[in-house]
Amino acid sequence: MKQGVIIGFLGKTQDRFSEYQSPKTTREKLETVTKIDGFDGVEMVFPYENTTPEETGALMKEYGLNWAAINVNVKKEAEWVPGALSRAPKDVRDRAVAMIKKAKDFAKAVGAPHVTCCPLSDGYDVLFQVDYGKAWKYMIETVGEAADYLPEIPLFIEPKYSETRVHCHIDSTSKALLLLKEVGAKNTGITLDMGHSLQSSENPAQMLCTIYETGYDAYIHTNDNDTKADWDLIGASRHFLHYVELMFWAREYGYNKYFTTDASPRIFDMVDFFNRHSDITRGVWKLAGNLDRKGIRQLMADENYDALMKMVNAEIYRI
Ligand SMILES: [Mn+2]
Repeated sequence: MKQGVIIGFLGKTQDRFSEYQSPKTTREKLETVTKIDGFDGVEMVFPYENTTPEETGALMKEYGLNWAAINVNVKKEAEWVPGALSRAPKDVRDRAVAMIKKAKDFAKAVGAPHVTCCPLSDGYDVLFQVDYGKAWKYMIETVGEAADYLPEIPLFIEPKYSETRVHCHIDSTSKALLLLKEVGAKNTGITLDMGHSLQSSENPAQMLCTIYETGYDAYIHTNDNDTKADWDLIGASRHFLHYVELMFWAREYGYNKYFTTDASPRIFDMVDFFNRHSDITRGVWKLAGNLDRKGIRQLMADENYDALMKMVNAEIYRI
């Protein structure tokens, strides 16, 4: 298994009330990645953490790191704070699509495998705010145009229920899959963020299987939360069995992309926080690999629920 991190979390972060950690340059963030056991993958936020492909590629090489993904940000610029890909003004949407295209150019130039986009600001805060039908139509158009550009760099869409809008348009894995089906481009996938999936009242393992069975590719962000908000906690700190089940099915489907950490240290020591996340993620991957996969699949085929619950108690919880 391969682990990486969204390096934006290796610098200063903030919420409405507090600021956490201290500002870091991209070089300093990459140096921190090398201090985390088992991490060598980088998801970089475009265009805010990179310079030219040549310079950024050289920096990655200097630290011996690999590209997990390019994360294109279409929410930070002032005009996109209220939304980007679904907005009524065409020029606002066009500039958001152009940014995704630039991210694809950058990904190709540095050799990153794909671009992921989480359209967090596209949604609404109050009722009677947006024209839902038009917003949906615009999302299909804009994501379609971005997906069709440079098809050798696939575009992954990351759904989330809430934040920065109170209700994001792409509010569940199923909605993201419907969007991709409407877009109809093959070179697309879903970024399954464990915490986003939980916040959408989903079971992440079931949604991973649903993505694959619908014919799309999947890329996994690891973290945890209390299901009410996207707290970006250490993996398995609240949903251990969900983590094991996600890893079990990731193995069943031959998942071989990075497990990219989308977790925020906030009040915890930066390197300790990510080392604990790395420990549990590697440990759970190993635990899932030691399970009797053929036996479990047979018990499911036989609908032997009692034997499956006994397996969970004995082999996973070890009680
Ligand atoms: Mn994520």
